[in-house]
Amino acid sequence: MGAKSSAARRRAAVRITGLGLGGAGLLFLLSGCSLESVGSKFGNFGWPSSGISLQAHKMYDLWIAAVIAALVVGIFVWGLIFWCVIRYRKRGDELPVQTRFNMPMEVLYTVTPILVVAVLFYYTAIVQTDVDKLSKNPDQIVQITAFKWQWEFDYRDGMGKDANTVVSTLGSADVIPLLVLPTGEKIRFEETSKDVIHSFWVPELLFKRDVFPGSVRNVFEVTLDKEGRYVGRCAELCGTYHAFMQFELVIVSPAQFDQFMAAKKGGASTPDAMAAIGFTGDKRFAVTSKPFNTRRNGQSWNQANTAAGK
Ligand SMILES: [Cu+2]
Repeated sequence: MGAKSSAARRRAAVRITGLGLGGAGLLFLLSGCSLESVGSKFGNFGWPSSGISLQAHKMYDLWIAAVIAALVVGIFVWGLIFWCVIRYRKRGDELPVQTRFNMPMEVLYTVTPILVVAVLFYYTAIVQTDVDKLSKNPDQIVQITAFKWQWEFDYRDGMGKDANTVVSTLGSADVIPLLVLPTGEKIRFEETSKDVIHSFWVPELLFKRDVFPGSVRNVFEVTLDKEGRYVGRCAELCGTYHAFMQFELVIVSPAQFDQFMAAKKGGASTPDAMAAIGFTGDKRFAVTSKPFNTRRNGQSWNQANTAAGK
């Protein structure tokens, strides 16, 4: 009788836990609160923001949902551990009942992880396919050329390496290169490197992709949806000045972008073209980062900066 009632109690406890977790999940879904509003309350669970492109928003939602799922599983498992520790703590020298081959238990802890992995895999595959999707007719095509240790951005008149460059912006040791792009348009990036492997990374895009030398042209597309200025970096250790290899993504309205392109096509420098679309004064240059002093004044990059006083 005693054994029976304790088993019944255990079943009831499991049922209540299941109901609680399911209920919490359902409540979360029904309450209509977006993953972004949840994520923003918790520092986006470590990500820089909710993203600045349609693709980034999808990755962000996947990330937040995966963290919430991990937390639910984690809290459930921690709960079981502490419950066992307290409920079955040592009370005497008598050996407790030794239970093995509890089939329902074995099936449960085999099937549950497989289910969790399957669900995570399903949503990951969907989001990844979406992020990697290429359109037939992108609105803008930008060739990203990485080299030790700068970036060049070429606005092209077509796809592939045989297309022509219409306008370009280029970085130097003294100037952070700008990548000016419009919101709401399909932008196709085609990557190529002049020397070693680099990696194009704008943290707010929640995305980075390696830039290879040779015949490999990595291609990806984004549709930006948030105007602003965002720092970009090289994310592949590529040599001495890897850390100095920065650029700035400037997202503007389509009208401003057209004006910028018109100014550049007319022969204006990048700062002048920036001024033409309303970024005057210091805003003509990068505002999210500044060139570092590379102290490239001798055989050793390590020596004291003797050029500073000159
Ligand atoms: Cu690099």
